[in-house]
Amino acid sequence: MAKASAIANANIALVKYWGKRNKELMLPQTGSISMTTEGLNAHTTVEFDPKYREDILILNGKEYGKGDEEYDDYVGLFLKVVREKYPEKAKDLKVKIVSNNNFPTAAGLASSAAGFAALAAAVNEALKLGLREKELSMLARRGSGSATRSIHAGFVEWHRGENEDGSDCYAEQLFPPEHWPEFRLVIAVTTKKDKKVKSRAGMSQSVANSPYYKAWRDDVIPKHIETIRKALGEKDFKALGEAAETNALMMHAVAIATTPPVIYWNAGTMDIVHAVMDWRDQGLECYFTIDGGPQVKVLCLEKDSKEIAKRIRGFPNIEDIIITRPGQGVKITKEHLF
Ligand code: 2P0
Repeated sequence: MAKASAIANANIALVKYWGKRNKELMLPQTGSISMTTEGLNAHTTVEFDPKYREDILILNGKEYGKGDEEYDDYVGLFLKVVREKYPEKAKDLKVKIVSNNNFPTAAGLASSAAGFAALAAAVNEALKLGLREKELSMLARRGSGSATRSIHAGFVEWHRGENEDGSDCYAEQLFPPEHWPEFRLVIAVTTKKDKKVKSRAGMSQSVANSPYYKAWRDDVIPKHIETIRKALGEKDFKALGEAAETNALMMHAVAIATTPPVIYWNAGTMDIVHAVMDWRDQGLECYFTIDGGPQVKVLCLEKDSKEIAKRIRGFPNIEDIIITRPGQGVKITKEHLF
């Protein structure tokens, strides 16, 4: 029976990925660095079996298939890659996939990263592909770029690579979770609604016409990758926070300057952005980062995380607060969802 399950955690970028150089192979314009979270996960079960006449996808309790965007543009494309790469294992078999996230889907909490990391690992196990971490991260990339980073635990760098076939484009761990166990992200969820512009569409438009794209790719990213790698190594919280916050603002500057504009922030987002800057002026060590959605992730250390969560709770427009730390990479589990 070709059935397997995997659990993968979402990751939050400290140096952001915003733009592809090859959409089919999902090759990024730049490298990026992230932290894999603990407890914000996707749990996915797959079963390849002749009894299925079509691929079936059940995502958070809702069924999708051909004709639905979730299937056609995401899981369907990924399965096509799997069937083309491993025809002897998968070509003639349909699959049932059931996946549940324990956090808001498509609202800038990297649900596609956790989802495709779990899916790639479950497919690897079910079809006995024998992929090790590096190859697994390259397979996950074909589902969603940021998924390549969720394969690994702790602090992770996704290498841009140079080769046109993507053979040197994968993620690897920079530091394990134990390197900096006090590191925290306090996530202020300002809405649980789906975002209007998917990252995929937004970043594609930014590459095409944002006047700031070239500076982002050629000047900003190389500098921030160096700074953040070094700050992580030295556990220099100030240097890390400053660079991560600037990187997020610059990514959003690129996005906002795109035609049509890609604006992910809402009123709650701005409340927390200003608050974090004020708290910092008052001596509380914290910085923010924001992804392709309105949630604000506050970078801090364990000693300040409860106080920061308490202060965030005092704002209107906050639907939820999640505290997370450096977490584990993808894991195979015997707990099947069907
Ligand atoms: C990141 N984001 O580095 C950045 C920051 C959004 C903002 O990775 O098209 O969902 O599936 O490769 O991976 C979101 O992009 O896009 C993302 P695809 P993905 O975390």
